[in-house]
Amino acid sequence: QASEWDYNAEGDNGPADWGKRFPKCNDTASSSRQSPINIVVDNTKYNASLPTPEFINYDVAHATSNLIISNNGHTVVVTPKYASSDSKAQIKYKGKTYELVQFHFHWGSDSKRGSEHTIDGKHFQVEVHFVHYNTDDFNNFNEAKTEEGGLLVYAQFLKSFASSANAGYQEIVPQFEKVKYKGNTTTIPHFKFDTLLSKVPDRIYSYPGSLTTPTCDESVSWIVNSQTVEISQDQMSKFLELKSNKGETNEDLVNNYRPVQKLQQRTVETNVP
Ligand code: SG4
Ligand code: ZN
Repeated sequence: QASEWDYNAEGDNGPADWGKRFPKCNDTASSSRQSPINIVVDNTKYNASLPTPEFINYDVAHATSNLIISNNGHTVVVTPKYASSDSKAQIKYKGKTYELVQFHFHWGSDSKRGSEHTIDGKHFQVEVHFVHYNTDDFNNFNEAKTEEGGLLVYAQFLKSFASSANAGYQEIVPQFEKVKYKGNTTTIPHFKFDTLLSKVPDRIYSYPGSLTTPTCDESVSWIVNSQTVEISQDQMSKFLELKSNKGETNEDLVNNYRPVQKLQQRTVETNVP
């Protein structure tokens, strides 16, 4: 099917072939700015004036709003559904305000893979993407999605290490059994999203890139948090029970990460010398 894409390196719809049907996914032009990338720490550029992202309303739990959790066959997506009076979660960065529209996960079958970005070639087992759009310059997410400066994605790495459950992720991960198959959806109460992040400020990496799935629009300002958050092995095991199809065959939803793309002419900036 023409619109299909997946993460399978063997078939015809895998990342190496995305560019055939989704031309923006090609990383070969010197001007291209595809994501994810390998962040080579020695090659990052310290910028003393790189601002720290400011998290707004990430510390608020609205009694009036819900979160929709859904399995779309590629990942689990968590989308806030705000009541009209509720203040929305935002990031302020480099003078612009970006509103959180959803967050989702990329993960691996073992601790050596799973994240999309790598640091000095090293993967983490989970990478969470908090997807925001620029509300100063765009009316809605769809308008922002294709435009330079339209989106900001904040990336948080997770590793399964702790013996006790991470309280923030415990709000979500036990719900995965209700969204085991593609198309499944469930609703949970809103909670404080800052419980999902390692504390800021810390070392961040900042660079211009793209969405990491087709159509790979080069509209994303990426912020990658260098600091990891620990979840328990029991929590990690819940990711590995998810399926990428509707249940007629047994297809694990796992290793849903795009391989790293060419850096080309870009520089990765960091806020810590
Ligand atoms: C995942 O496939 C999400 O399900 C998509 O969100 C998301 O697309 C896509 O990743 C790319 O986002 O942060 N990895 S990424 O670059 O946010 C968009 C939905 O399909 C446009 C809702
Ligand atoms: Zn993502």
